Amino acid sequence: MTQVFENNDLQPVGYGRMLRKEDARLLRGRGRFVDDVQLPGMLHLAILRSPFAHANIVSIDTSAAEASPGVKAVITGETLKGLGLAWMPTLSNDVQAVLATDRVRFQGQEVAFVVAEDRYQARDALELIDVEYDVLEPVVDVRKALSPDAPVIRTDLEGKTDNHVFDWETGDEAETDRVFASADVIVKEDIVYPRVHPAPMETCGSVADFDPVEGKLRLWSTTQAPHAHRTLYAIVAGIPEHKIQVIAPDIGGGFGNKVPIYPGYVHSIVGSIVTGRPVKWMEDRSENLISTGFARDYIMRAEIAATSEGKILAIRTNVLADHGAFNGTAAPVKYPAGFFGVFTGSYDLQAAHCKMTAVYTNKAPGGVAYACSFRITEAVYLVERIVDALAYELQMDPAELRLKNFIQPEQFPYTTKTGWVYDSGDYEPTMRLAMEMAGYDELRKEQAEKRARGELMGIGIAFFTEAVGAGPRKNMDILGLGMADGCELRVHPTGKAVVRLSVKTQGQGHETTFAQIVAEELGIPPADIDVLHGDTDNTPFGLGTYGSRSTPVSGAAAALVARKVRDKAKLIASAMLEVSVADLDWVKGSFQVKGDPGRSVTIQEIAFRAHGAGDLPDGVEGGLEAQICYNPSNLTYPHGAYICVVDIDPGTAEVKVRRFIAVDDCGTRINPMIIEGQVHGGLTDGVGMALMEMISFDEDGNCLGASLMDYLIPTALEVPDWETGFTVTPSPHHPIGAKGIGESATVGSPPAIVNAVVDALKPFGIRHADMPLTPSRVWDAMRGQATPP
Ligand code: MCN
Ligand code: CUN
Repeated sequence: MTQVFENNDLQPVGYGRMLRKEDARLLRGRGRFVDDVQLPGMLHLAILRSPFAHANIVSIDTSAAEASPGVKAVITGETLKGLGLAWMPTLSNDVQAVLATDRVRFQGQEVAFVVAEDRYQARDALELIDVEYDVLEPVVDVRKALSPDAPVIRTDLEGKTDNHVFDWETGDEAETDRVFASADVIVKEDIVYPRVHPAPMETCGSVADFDPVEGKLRLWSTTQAPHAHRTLYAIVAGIPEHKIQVIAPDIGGGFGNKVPIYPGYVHSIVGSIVTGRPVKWMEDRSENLISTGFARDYIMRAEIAATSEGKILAIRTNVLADHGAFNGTAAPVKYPAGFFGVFTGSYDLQAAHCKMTAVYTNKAPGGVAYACSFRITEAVYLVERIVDALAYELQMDPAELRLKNFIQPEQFPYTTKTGWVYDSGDYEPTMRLAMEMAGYDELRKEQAEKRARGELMGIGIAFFTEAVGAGPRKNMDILGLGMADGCELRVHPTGKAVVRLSVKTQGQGHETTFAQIVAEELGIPPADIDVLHGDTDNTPFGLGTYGSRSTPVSGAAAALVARKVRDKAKLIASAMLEVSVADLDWVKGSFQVKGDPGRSVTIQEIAFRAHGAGDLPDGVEGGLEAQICYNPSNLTYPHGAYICVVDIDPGTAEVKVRRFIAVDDCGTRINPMIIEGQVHGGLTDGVGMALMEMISFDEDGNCLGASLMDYLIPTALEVPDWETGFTVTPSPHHPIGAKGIGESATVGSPPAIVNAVVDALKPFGIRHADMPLTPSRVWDAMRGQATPP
């Protein structure tokens, strides 16, 4: 950890607090989102979705729909089958129906689509499509899905006779069993991380415009990964890649929901090819909730082994993962369970083991979404919940138990028992700062007094380490595409610059922070640096924004490309100042002659010279620009200590989050204001998941969270004033020492809140309760146990 003093002047040349550049348009309603795209002659597309979770399609009659006013085309699975487009690959090497042919496998699955002159005509025509279904028994419960007599969902996969997606294992089973056998204390708990949904403010959609003369497809779409999507469209549709332009304009939140390729995107492409006109598809809120990438849905059995003094020895877990009807999760190929392997947390263990079975059910596909850092949400929840259960059994303070077991600073780089190499960390100061900000000892005193009066107050702690910045090409790819990122930087003659990124902001403020990274390296003010992103014709290849990888990967690329430009500028400066390169010092924004600071040239003067009249030094080309493709050598490992204080109304069982203290360590901080925004948003997500949000299904497979009336998301009313703090432990391998922050708070806050609620319920003898801790669940938990003393 290093001591830092942050720049608070609001107009930094480099890192520091700075208002977001993109806000000039976003706050004035001048943002341009996919639904704002209007092209001449544009048609509108609506999707017919299955009302059943599991059914055979007997017949589809589209004649009435085709005759409906304004309708230009009605497309079914059979039409697509003829074109070889009925199925598409998912990001996890499975296949998913673009339109159902033989059968439907989840409620909301795409069955047909209509293209019409306007949105209303398209929707009206859906009502006229007559589909005859033969309803089948749905598989809703993940445990039942594995029973030998369960109906097989994926009959489309040749030779498939069960509902297994994959089995996965990590760690050393024998060694873990051995350590468990020698432990004084073993604590076991069944922990469910329910299915939730990212529910971004803007739903998913696209506008496709295929030009048959040029043979070029332009696709505006809500995608977090424009380049990866383009490559997949090229492979699936057989259109040459250079003839596809994917444009992600402004995006109204993604949270992982906009990583997968959805059938609707493909429908709009097919619609445009078939009609010869641009076609827009924009889903509504219910469509977004029932059919697009969900998150979590893990049933976890957790066990922890320790000595009676509270030294944690080992953790093992058995997980049932519900993947829905198609494995639509996005994870690096070698990591089918994402980065769940970091379930060993921030603790120095002797052994660890995880066994996981992933299962198909008749539910919407998805799995990796909602600020999850590739399943680190589930892993952190598991370890932080089971460590608290251990503290309960040992009657130890949960902060003390954690402090006793942290990986120590001198142990970094630290290889976990599941093979992850934590690059750096210094946990105790972060934990101590959170405790100090919370006034931990006083809070415990207050709690004791309240308990004596029968009041329910809880204090919950969570400490997390994340692995973000996927990833090194040696072991990380998505469908064969390496997870490196390109970056291009051009300095114009007058010293203004443009930097082109392969990542794509959905609200994280890249147009500001990436300008700051370049500004820090080159001394050009951020206002003079434009950040271009989200258009495959104008940006270098790279895998996009998710897993909080933009700063760890693309941010590194931006710093390194700026250094490349600076190296070239130095050669030009040496010619301008008529001294050797070795005699130059870089003082932010200019090169000075060593020992003679009066003789210097600014980067702007150098830029003009690079494009200007007169010879340049031998071997130096004109212009001032560079490009790079950055392949990270490791992930970055941010960490954080969160403390939550809740009060529970004993009469209504309502949980109120009274205080929340979040101390994050994301290494070097580029823009503290944006970091705080990311943390505030993630903490709010955490309140949603811990207390309110769940996508559930009835026994027929009907989705019960199909609107925001049923699927509750938090508002400003449900959250406290967040209290944030930070420590700084730079990443040793990242060129500027930065680690990701975008998902930290979503990862770390649910266990802190649940630990607080369970702590409040301690007088009832409760050691665990599952999310979401709604009043009715808390009420049931209280009534199912002994009354408080
Ligand atoms: N940052 C910084 N200093 C650091 C680390 C990050 O100033 N040491 C800044 C970055 O420059 C960037 C922001 O914080 O502007 C987030 O950076 P990073 O952690 O690299 O995460 P990404 O940019 O890759 O964003 C992805 C992450 C993910 S995966 C989800 S999900 C999520 C999240 O971001 N979705 C979001 N935050 C979101 N915020 C908004 N507003 N909308 C979403 O959809
Ligand atoms: Cu998992 S949600 Mo974010 O990685 O786009």
